[in-house]
Amino acid sequence: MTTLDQSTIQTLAVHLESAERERREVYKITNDYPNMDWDDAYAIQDAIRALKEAQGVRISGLKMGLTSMAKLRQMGVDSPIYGFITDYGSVPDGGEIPVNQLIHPKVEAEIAFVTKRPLKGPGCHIAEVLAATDFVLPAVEVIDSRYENFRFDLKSVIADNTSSARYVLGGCYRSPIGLDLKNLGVVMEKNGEVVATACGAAVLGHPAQSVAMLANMLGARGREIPAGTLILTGGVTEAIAVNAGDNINVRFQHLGSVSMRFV
Ligand code: OOG
Ligand code: MG
Repeated sequence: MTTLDQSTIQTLAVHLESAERERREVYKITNDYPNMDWDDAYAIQDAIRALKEAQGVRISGLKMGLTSMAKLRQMGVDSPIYGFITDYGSVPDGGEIPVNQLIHPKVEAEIAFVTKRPLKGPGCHIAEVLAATDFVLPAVEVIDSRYENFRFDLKSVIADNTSSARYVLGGCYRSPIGLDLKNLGVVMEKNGEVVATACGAAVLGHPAQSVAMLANMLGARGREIPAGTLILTGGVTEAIAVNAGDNINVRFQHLGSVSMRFV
């Protein structure tokens, strides 16, 4: 049950969606609506999705966020959240990302999944996820909170589509069969220097657990993860701020590397 009325939800969606397009920082919405609840937050995110679809944007997948201790600690929050990613957010591996299209971008190393069967909670578990996975691939997400100083609470960031902005997928994809995703090492380099390291287990003990949690969170809202869905499972390390001139290269054990240049 939402506590905000439909017109307030719509106004807040327009506020956040236009802030993204106009690369404008805004106050976090819980300043004005301290009593908004989780359903309000996801209803605003859904309204942003509808606004974008009406503009001709295609939704290209789903994302989990705040799934590692490193991320939870960095943002000072206590639970994972989900959002969506878009066609215009996709940047080719090795590509350039103009920082003047963004507010204060940060990069995150993530393991992405593509499903071959639908997944529906409640009760979705890691074995079901692995059996329904077509392949996994390496990814870097570029997040860009629309909130001042990248500071927010969970409800504000859910409404802001979990800071979703851009993402780069690596071209080396593999079946999860025979791949030890838990121990899979990840090394992030910025301008040739190692800035963060982690392994798959940093995300909820195993990145497939993040997909199971997504199915269960969607299931609680009567939804599912359709077959053929691309899912970013969440940063394995804390997010790293980037500026024009920065080169990012992330090496994923067994999955190759993903790189991009901020200009
Ligand atoms: C929220 C989005 C977090 C992740 O991978 O943890 C996220 C944020 O930190 O701005 O995408
Ligand atoms: Mg992320």
